[in-house]
Amino acid sequence: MKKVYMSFATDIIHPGHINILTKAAELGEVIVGVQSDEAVMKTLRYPLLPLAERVKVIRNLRGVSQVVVQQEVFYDNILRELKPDYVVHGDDWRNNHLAKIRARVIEVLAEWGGRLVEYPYTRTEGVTELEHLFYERSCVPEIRRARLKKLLSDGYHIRVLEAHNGLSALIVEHARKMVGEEVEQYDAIWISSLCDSTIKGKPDIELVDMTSRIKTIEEILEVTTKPIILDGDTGGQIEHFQYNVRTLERIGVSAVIIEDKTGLKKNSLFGNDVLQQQDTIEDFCRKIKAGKMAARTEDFMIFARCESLILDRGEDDAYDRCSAYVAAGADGIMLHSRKKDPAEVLAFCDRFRKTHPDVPIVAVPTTYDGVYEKELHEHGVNVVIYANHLIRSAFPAMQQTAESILAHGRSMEASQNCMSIADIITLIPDV
Ligand code: SPV
Ligand code: MG
Repeated sequence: MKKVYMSFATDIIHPGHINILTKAAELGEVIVGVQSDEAVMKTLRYPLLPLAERVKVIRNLRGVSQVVVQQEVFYDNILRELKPDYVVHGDDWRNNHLAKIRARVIEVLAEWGGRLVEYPYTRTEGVTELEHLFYERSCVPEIRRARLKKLLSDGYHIRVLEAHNGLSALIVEHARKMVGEEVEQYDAIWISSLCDSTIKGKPDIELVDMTSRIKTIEEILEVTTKPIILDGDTGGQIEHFQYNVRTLERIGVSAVIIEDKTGLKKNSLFGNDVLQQQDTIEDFCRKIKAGKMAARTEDFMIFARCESLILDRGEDDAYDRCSAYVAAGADGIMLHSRKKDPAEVLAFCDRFRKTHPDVPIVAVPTTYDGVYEKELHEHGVNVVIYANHLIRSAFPAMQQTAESILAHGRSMEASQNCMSIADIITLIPDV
């Protein structure tokens, strides 16, 4: 009896899968590798059914003789362990983001003379509709909201990119890149006060009010599934903050980060070039406590952002404040810095980690952009936020286009740097 291996990332089994499974069973004994949550997140989307349930469904399909768990996106380890004669797959992965995985499967199988067998992948309209339904289900506020806390408690490192409207959010939602052995993507969306103000042509001074910020959030919620972390500025008046916590929680935001400043807020990256006032520990703790009291669910998180390094008050002040904020109920801390060198952030993280082994730490490497995520993780950082990069890259491109049309008296030169009309009119599909 020949040994046949198939790998499943999906939690929706449809006739297309059954067709391929039936063909696989004609070749020999079928072993199915059910991909781990981590692998599914990298290749498909956040799984809707837990691993144990996916295993149960697949174990009960006719033609499946054995089920194993495939931990990684790449098949190397599991294939070398099982040494199947055939790997069976739909032909849909030849030209999509899985093409590199496919190439490796062929390479590894060749080590013992195994072969990849592909069958046409079919998917009916009903299945596409079902996938839409699942997609919509993962946008339901309570499912989306809970996902960030779950990812953190499962020990994942979270990579976050800013979005300031529906289109930029779609970029964060769908960006995927095969880097070496891994499929890299973003885990959550940051709604920055700087970018949400800048896109409206306003300064980052809490002038764009919460009603307007919620409109931005809703625009983003409408077209994405990933968890949302809101930059909540100072959180405003305690009574307002409590109200806003409930609204954010209700619409499906996962976390709000509030900073320990008071009075007219200015962007942190100005540092002491402008007047910025830090809140007292007591008042800020009161705000954190009030926010936590207002929250209705366990999974909505409030992170406390400490501005001590921004205001040159030193590591001891930052440490004392962050410890107090956590004691007041903050679900995590964010320590901001405007230095080019990450040393002060890393030193703080080392110290904080010793006394707070499980409290999530958020870092925003805007000025210290030479640091690799890996280095931040090694010092205990759980969440890395790229806070403003989409708007910072879009603005110069738009400005250049505007100037090019002026310079040439026509748009042909500008068009060379624009996406094609064919691409823009099909960029957003009809529902
Ligand atoms: C933001 O993105 O609005 C932030 C981070 O608060 S920073 O601009 O660096 O202060
Ligand atoms: Mg901000």
